[in-house]
Amino acid sequence: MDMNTLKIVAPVLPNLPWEDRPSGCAAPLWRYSKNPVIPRDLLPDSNSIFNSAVVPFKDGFAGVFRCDDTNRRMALHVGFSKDGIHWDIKTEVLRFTGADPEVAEWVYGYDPRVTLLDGKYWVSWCNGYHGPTIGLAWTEDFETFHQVENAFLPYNRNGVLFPRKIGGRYAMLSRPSDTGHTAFGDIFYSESPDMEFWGHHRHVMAPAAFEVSAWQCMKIGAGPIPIETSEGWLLLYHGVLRSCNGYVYSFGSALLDLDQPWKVLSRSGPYLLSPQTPYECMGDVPNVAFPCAALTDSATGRIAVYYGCADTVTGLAFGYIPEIVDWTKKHSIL
Ligand code: BMA
Repeated sequence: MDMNTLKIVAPVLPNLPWEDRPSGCAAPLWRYSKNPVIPRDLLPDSNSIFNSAVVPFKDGFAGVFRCDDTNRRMALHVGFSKDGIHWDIKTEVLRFTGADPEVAEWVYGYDPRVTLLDGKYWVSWCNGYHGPTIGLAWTEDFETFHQVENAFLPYNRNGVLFPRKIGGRYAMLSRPSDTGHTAFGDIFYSESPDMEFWGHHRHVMAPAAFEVSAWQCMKIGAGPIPIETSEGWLLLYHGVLRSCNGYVYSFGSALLDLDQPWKVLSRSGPYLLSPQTPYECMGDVPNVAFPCAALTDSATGRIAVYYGCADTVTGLAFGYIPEIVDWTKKHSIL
């Protein structure tokens, strides 16, 4: 698939962070040579900065970052960048406004995603409310964040909005879970007329059989905001394998039907990226590559993926969307 045949519905983003494919590399995704792009101690009291979301904003980028502090409390912080590489992350924690006091009480928040949707930047995150569930808020300026109702009952994680309405309704992927280090997990699709009431839940994907694709055989969860292409929604998602040394988080790709995204058109058997470098294999939780955001340039097909490494730092990886779409179809296990 080349740029002339694949249509990518995304902004033109000539300033997205980028590095050419290293010579001799045939993989559809390659790591930034200066990874980790965000170190664990960028803030005076941060223990780790990982699993975070970025979007184009004004003449640069903005983001919502998962920063665990040195009390090991999980919090969200706002950050800005001109180039997507050098980040100015605010030291003060992000606090939401406007929600019903019952859900507004801050307990913890982690693994944010951000998308521009109907002119507002919507944040979804894993929000502590009698256990983990999906919190939702919107902002126009990355200063004031208006919280709305939690989307689902606890327990749920990896709530990922689509960047436009589908069939006239807002749409979100999520992953029902438990209160701990959940040993199961399928991806589901839900719809809402108003970003408050969610229903029409549909099953999207289960973990793969271990003899078919072991990196995703225990649980899976949606990663960055899905990218609309003429071949379907390109979804990057993480998958977990349970080894004798604990969980291993890798990520791969799938194509979902444009109008009925709970229908999976193809799904990669090989991983796109698995923990292999020292910063992915060593840290607070070894062997984790966990993508939460991707920047795309529809003019060139380039993609820059931000992923958490070992629950400690943030990495960047690059690729071309038409190649990833081709690769997903070619290596599909469906
Ligand atoms: C998941 C989430 C992620 C984390 C991963 C690996 O359950 O808590 O935030 O990156 O585990 O520890």
